[in-house]
Amino acid sequence: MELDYGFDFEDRFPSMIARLGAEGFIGELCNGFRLLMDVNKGLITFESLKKNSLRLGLEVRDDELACMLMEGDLDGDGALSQMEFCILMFRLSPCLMDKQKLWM
Ligand SMILES: [Ca+2]
Repeated sequence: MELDYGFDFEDRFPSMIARLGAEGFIGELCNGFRLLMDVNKGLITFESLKKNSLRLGLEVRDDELACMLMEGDLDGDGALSQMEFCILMFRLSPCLMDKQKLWM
């Protein structure tokens, strides 16, 4: 398993899409989702995001985590479903380019 996988794949979107096709690419995003989700709820919550990003060796501030959740939470339940996470990753990919230090 590549532990930093969920957070440096934004750079590789174009080549991954070319290699995997759109469906395979969504599958890869779903793998990233599973690394970060709360296994009991099947959702990414603030707590699961914090716990799992620490486990993956990422130092992300609480306000940045909260911001990511707010950005991605489309139905307002305070957590990210798999679909919300995938949409968020697609939306964030261009603006993550200048935030490498946060996401590497
Ligand atoms: Ca939600």
